[in-house]
Formats: sequence, structure tokens, C-alpha cells
Amino acid sequence: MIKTSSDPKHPRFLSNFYRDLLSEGVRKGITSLQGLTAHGRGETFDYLMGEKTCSFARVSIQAAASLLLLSKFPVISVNGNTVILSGKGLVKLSQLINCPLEINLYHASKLRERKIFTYLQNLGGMNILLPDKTKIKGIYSNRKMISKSGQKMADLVFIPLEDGDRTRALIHLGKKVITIDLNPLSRTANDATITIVDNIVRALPLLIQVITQFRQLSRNELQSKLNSYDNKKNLARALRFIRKRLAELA
Ligand code: PTJ
Repeated sequence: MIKTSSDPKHPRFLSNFYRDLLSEGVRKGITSLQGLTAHGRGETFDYLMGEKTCSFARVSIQAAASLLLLSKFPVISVNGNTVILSGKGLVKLSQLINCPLEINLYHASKLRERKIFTYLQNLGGMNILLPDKTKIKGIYSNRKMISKSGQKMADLVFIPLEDGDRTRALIHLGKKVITIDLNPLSRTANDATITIVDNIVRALPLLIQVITQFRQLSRNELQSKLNSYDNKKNLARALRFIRKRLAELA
């Protein structure tokens, strides 16, 4: 149980709670120190968008659910921020679509990999992969180290809270990429097949809910939902939303 210094009646309780969660993640050796600043960047965009799930995010969630159900071998990539913020949800998603959780860290640390492995196991994760000697070309960080039975084989990689290089490299390899990223300007947001511009703590439960509903649909129905989706147009909607909101507030 995470101790939070904030009172539930405090107007910024949730924001303080997630900060406490990530600080605890650092103390547990799961989240990197850099993960705290990455969270701060996310918070900024969340603040600009009013800290709620917007309609453009809901559209992406529907497309993402369709693609996850249509793909042959999806893999969920996890890092030190995502497991702390949404560990239970990530385990649930991997069970729902029957796919592995692959630990893939930007800031290299074998110790952190092992701790994240145990953390996910304790949450009920069963199909958890670690990087082996397999590498992806075109990535100049520790993210190049992947699992030959995970990302190497995958036709779709779900990479929430990602830095830019891997998205591009995976797309070059012919794989589809889904991300969750509060920053609609990031390289990942712009290169991914589907970008959910929302906070992972809100978007993941919604994605699980939509997948559960969409499991009744035929492949043709899922495909037609996917065909009507355009990531670039949706990112433009996110930017226009921020512009409009700021104009109204100003
Ligand atoms: O555990 P590691 O070593 O793999 O490191 C994980 C981080 C997240 C530190 C690493 O992947 C990283 O440095 O990522 P970036 O390049 O900072 O990108 C993370 C993106 O996620 C940024 O565009 C943030 O705005 C966004 N982001 C941060 N927090 C959230 C978020 N998006 C959705 N929900 C959040 N809670």
C-alpha cells in the first residue's frame, strides 16, 4: 500500500497520489529517477487538456481495441513508469488478449528488470518476458535489447509512455505500434499507428472495457472500425482542442 502525504479532500489529491506512487516506485527500485521528470512532462499536457479523457482519445481507444483484437501476435511493452502507474491494468490486458508483457527499459538496469519482473508476477502476471541477446537495428538506447519470443515475433507492439526511436524502428520493421502518450507533439505520438492522447491511468481501464465489448464483434466489423481511423487527423484534433481551451481560458 502506497502512503500518500495528500488528503483525499485536497483538490489536487489524484495528482499528488500518482506523484507519491512514482516516488515509491523509485524507492522500490522499479521506476528510474528520470521517470519522475517524464511524468512531469506528461502532467503538463494533462493539465492543458483539463485532466480528462477527451473525445479524440476515445476514438483512438476504439481503434486500438480493434487492432489488438485483430492482430496475430501482440506484445505489451512495459517500463518503470507504466508498471507503477498501471501494473494491474497491464496484467489484466495481457490476460484479456492472451499476450506477453515484455520488460523493455530505456535506462538500462538488470536489477530494475528483475524487480519489475517480480512486481508483475506478484500482480498475477504469468507471461512475462525479459530482453535476451536479440537486438532491433536503428535504436541507440537500451531499448534495442528485446526478446526473441516477444517483440521480435510480434506483428503489433503496444508501447505506452515511450521515447521516439523504438516506435520508428518497429514501424520500419513492418510492425504496427499503439502508444499512450499525453504529448501529441512527441515523435512516438506522430510515428505510431495509433496514439491514445490521454493519461495511462484513465486510458488503460477504458481500453480494457472497450476490448471486452468488442470481443463480440466479427473481424469484418473490427476491420471497418480500424479503416475509418486516421492517426494524423486525430493528433490534429488534440492540438486544436488544446488551442481552443487555452484561447477560452485566456
Ligand atoms: O523505465 P524506463 O527506463 O524505460 O524509462 C521510462 C521513461 C518513461 C522515463 C522513458 O520511456 C522516457 O524517457 O520516456 P519519454 O521520452 O520521456 O517519453 C514519455 C512520454 O510519455 C512523454 O511524451 C510524456 O509526455 C508521456 N507521459 C508521461 N506520463 C504519462 C505520459 N503519457 C500518458 N500517461 C502518463 N501518465
